[in-house]
Amino acid sequence: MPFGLLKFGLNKGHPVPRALPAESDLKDSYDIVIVGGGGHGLATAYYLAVDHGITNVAVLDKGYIGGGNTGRNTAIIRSNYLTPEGVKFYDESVTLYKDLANDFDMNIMYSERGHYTLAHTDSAIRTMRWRAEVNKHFGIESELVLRDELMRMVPQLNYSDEVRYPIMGALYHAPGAIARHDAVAWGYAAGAAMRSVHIHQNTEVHGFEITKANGSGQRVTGVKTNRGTIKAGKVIQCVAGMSGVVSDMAGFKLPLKTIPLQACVSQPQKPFLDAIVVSGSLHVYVSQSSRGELVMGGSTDPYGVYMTRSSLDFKEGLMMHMLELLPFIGEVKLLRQWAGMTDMTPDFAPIMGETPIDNYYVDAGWGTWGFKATPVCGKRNAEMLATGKVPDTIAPFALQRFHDFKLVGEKGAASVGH
Ligand code: PYC
Repeated sequence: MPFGLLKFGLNKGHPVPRALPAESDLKDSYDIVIVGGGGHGLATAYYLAVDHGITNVAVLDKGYIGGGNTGRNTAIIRSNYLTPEGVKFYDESVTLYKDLANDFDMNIMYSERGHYTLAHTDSAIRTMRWRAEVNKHFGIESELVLRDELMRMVPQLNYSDEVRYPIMGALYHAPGAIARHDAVAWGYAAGAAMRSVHIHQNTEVHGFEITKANGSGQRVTGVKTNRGTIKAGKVIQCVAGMSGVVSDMAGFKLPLKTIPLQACVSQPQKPFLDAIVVSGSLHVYVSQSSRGELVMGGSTDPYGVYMTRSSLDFKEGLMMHMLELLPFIGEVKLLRQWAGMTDMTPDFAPIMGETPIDNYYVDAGWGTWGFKATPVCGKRNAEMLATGKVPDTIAPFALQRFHDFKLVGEKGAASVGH
């Protein structure tokens, strides 16, 4: 062990700083109240403080920070989307992710692996080529690789023709990465809290104070919680999985259907898979974590329900598909299984920005694509709250698009069968 490190470890003059300062009392009033202490809410608080010097901010979470969908995903980061709006948005997120460990002075275990979306049919090859062209147009590293080249790049996969869906090629996205989701949440939380933002866990929102605004509209003025009512200058809801429930409390509807999405990890294995592999036809995505676990997921559950129950059906279906891709893992045991709740929009793109209530903003519709968007959401939500203007990057995702029929169709790039 280097002596410098030993000295640091033994020296009482260098106490390890607490990641989060002790929780403060709930104040009567905040300039901005963020409902939801997941990645998006915490990142919004962080960039409000860091980029705009706004710290009279409270983040409220009914449970513990990062305990919702932030801690229930498979931590894949990529920007190889299909629409120009999506590609630009997720590219900004990937760029921010790359610097996050430095920004936090904390290891978020960001690990660039290369992301492969397999094509098993001629029409999938065409879609991958289309995505590659859109991606390259915006400067994103993304290309179609055909079977022979893919066999050299990811030799672990089963390239047999004797399977239901033989592999014909893949969309290869070199910047595709994974990161530790709890580290991302804690990095943002610690960064915000050390700049005086209040993070209130076990603080559940029960409703909002809405008053008449100038003209005929309505304006939010407060947030009702299990610990009392707080006055709020502005409110943003960042509650993936519960977006429709919270917007209902504020008095408006979001076009969402909430569906469980399950995932699981295997026991740790020696490193053998450095790539992130996705197959829409087989309903599989898999990567190997730095700890050696295979992190695996499949399609959403076949019904909408507010529940994070794990099911045997899911496990059996997913393992059947995993074994088609990686037949040699037949003896590997599963370690854990879990579920998140995905707020699916009709066009598979998020809903961000203004709502029918003045000073009430939304960060919702995160379906199966929310974790990778954490930094860009935080950054652009903060800009919107600070300036009162919707940034160009998120303008295409306005709730208003469902009235104007300006949908952002991202289903072809969603990774997950729905
Ligand atoms: O969008 O990359 C993705 C993804 C993988 C699993 C769920 N979503």
